[in-house]
Amino acid sequence: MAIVIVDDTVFSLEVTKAWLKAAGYMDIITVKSAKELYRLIDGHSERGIVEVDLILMDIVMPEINGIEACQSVKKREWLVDVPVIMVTSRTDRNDLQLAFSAGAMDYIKKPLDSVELLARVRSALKLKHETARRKARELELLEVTHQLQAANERLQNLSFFDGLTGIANRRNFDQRLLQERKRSMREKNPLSLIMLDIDYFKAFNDTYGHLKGDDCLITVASLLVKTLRRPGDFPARYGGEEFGVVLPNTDDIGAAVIAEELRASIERANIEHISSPCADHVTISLGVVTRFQGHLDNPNDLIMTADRALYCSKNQGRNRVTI
Ligand code: GH3
Ligand code: MG
Ligand code: MG
Ligand code: MG
Repeated sequence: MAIVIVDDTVFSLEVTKAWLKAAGYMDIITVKSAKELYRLIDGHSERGIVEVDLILMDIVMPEINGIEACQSVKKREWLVDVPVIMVTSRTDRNDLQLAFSAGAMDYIKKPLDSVELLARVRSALKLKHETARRKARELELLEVTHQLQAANERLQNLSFFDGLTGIANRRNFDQRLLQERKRSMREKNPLSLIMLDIDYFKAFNDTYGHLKGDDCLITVASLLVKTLRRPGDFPARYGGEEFGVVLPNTDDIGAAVIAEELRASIERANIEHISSPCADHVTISLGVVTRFQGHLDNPNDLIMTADRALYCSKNQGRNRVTI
């Protein structure tokens, strides 16, 4: 980390450098013009990339003066936190005003006084290091915040989505059903619910193994998602090989059509199931219930009624819809 002195007068450069060295600052770089300073800070001098800690800048210099040079330094994003102390023989208030608006942090009057110079250098460096530490802490905090947000999202995902199929889980389903039931009461719209269950799935597992059984559950879930076209329709894994679909703003006729589409889409997928007594491929049984104004106001009643319809489908030979 270097202290850079910019001054067109060699005597000033040498005296300032000597004082700073005597005070224990070892890396002092002297340059005689703004142009030479730019070469240095942009890494074009023989020293290559230089880490600058502080700049002492003479104001009165030929060609480019110190105020302009300070402005130019502060335009470099990597130097915004590097303090610039202006050094001037002028006492013109206007000059000082300009120096501060150019981004200078302090100024010292010529002729220089070694005690004053060292005191101002020390305090500028202290402030710079404090700023750097604070920024590092802020960055760390930001990083931790991002990590927490990501962890939170992962947790949310785990608690609301089924790990195997990726669709909503039971908890998510219960919440949505409750919410949609309230909305249906408020807006006086019908609400439908489909419960569905894979037929002879135990036999499927016994024949093809549990891993193939898992694959089948994933396929069925994705077919449900694909077949439901309206954005409000909400499929979920209710548990095991049973799924639930919430259909907001849907009457019994609409729900029956959707249920039949779901049944047909699983049948069309033609997933081999040689041990099924009702077909040579995987099928599902479905139960549909619709809530109209003034009846089935309790979400549990809705689920129980849909379940009863589902078991009717099972009893009547499976692979069918009961309303
Ligand atoms: P039914 O037509 O009457 O519904 O007969 P079923 O064999 O499908 O019904 P049953 O309730 O007897 O069996 C359900 C099977 O689903 C048993 C269980 O091992 C299986 N199952 C539940 N969850 C999973 C799972 O996550 N993965 C796999 N592979 N199988 C599961
Ligand atoms: Mg000068
Ligand atoms: Mg089953
Ligand atoms: Mg079951």
